[in-house]
Amino acid sequence: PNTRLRVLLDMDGVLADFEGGFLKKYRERYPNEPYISLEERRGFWVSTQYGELRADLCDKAISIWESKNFFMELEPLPGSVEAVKEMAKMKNTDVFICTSPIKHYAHCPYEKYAWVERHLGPDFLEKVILTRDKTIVSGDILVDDKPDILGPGQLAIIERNVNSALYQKILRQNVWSSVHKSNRDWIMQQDSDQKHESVEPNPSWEHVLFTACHNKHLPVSTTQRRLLSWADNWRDILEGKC
Ligand code: BVP
Repeated sequence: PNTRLRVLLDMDGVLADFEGGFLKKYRERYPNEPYISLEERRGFWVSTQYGELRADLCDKAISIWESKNFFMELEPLPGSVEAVKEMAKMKNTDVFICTSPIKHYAHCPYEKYAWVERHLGPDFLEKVILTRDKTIVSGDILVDDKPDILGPGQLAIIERNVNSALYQKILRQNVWSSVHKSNRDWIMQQDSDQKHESVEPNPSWEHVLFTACHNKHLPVSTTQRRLLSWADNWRDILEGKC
């Protein structure tokens, strides 16, 4: 029997400062456009909130993370590198980095590997899992700042249809499970031509929500545990699983 603990760590928003890196480069590139401060961020999708601010800002936001060196130059979040290195040395513990690349693949996948090599060392390249569907990856714990972790359908739809009123509503509220079933079916149907795998309805991992500027206002669920930052007691979270 496998008695080892398998921890999956998200990259953007957990190890690397996607939100801070985005805002810095957006303001440099579009100094005369309005922006959303990190305090005002709501909802996982940066592009959605910028699109609500002004329709054309959605594409401007996307242009930032589709640019060369965006992912490469993200700063590590405070304490993340030290915590991962320490976690990886713990006995009976296997640590993987589980991250969803954007579909504009010119730079992102390469730069994610380069980031891991630079900040965590070449041995950690073995531990990188790039997937658009985290539900089909098995593990004991997934530490992720995205409140609702679904398969590839939702991500693909949002990238293709960022302005649909229904998606806007769902994303603003982060309430996929409370969306009426007929609407959920419709959304998944919209994506059926692009979908290669179905979403695993019952992932093996427990999702531990990593606190980020966009999710800190969400009500604390009684079932979901949170890791407030890397200064929070991540060892206790792991021990709860041993
Ligand atoms: O690669 C990141 C950035 C991208 O989605 C991926 C999320 O990966 P995980 O953190 O779940 O592993 N991304 C894309 C958009 C909009 C696309 Br249109 C966004 O607003 N925020 C975002 O993170």
